[in-house]
Amino acid sequence: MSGAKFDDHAITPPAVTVADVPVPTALDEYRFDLNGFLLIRGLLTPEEIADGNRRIDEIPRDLSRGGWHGWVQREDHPEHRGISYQQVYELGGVFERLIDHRRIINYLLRFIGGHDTHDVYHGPAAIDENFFTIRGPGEAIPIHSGGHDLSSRCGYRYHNGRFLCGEINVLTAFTDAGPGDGATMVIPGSHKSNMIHPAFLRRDRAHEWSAEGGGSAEDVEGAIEIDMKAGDTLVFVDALCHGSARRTNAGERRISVYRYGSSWGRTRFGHQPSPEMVARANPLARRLIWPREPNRPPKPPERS
Ligand SMILES: O=C(O)CCC(=O)C(=O)O
Ligand SMILES: [Fe+2]
Repeated sequence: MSGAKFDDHAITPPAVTVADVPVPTALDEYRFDLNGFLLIRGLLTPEEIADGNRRIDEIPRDLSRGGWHGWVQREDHPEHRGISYQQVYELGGVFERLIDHRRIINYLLRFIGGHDTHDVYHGPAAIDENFFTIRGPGEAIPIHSGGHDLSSRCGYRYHNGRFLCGEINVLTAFTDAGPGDGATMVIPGSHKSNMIHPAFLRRDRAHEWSAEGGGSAEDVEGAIEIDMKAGDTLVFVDALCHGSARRTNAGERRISVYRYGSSWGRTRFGHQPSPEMVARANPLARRLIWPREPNRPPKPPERS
């Protein structure tokens, strides 16, 4: 977990690091700090994209909200946000490789930070949620997050040469997402905003997360679309104000999102990896999905 070099940094950051794979350059770090995101082109090969889409297509489309397909669960959210499958790393193949993808792993560890501190006691980081979303015509996710919503789980800090991001999202495209496709939208720099965006205060937006609602981000001043090709990935701090445009084209937009945070965090929905996945994961991947064995008495006392 050491040995990679940060040659172009004026101040050497604390050693983070998985050896012999890329680390963020000084310019990457400048842009990530400034904007709150980095777009990385071509993370996945065409074969990996096809593999992921094929594995998703094996899940019955009529799986009910909250229903299970093996260790994968369909999320129970309103249909205007499309279909989401939680814990997709259990589908194997490219989804398993994404756990500790070598092109970006050092970026994630560096941005989560906490190195040489108690934060990494159980491991360098942990995945607290991983899912895949399919959206068709008319569907979108409303604008959410932003620096005004300061929280430990999602917040953004930089201090004394270290990043300390509560949550880093890795959003990977499994289809192209250009104009009309319902692309992800972000407000660059909004992870540092001290103020709430006035769009959040508009009465006509108040119900957009509800079952009857259905908002999107394209009419939010300052939000820009991130034009992605299948296989590209967007690494962003969850404090960034973001959402998606509404899809107007026919067909589907498909993405996965893996969220990384501190190894002491708990999984968002309480999902746990299968024993088979834990057993076969490489040592780093294992720490990312299962930072700590539960430590219980041999015969747990009955709960009263
Ligand atoms: O669908 C997108 O482009 C963004 C997804 C997202 O922000 C979320 O699920 O929290
Ligand atoms: Fe989000």
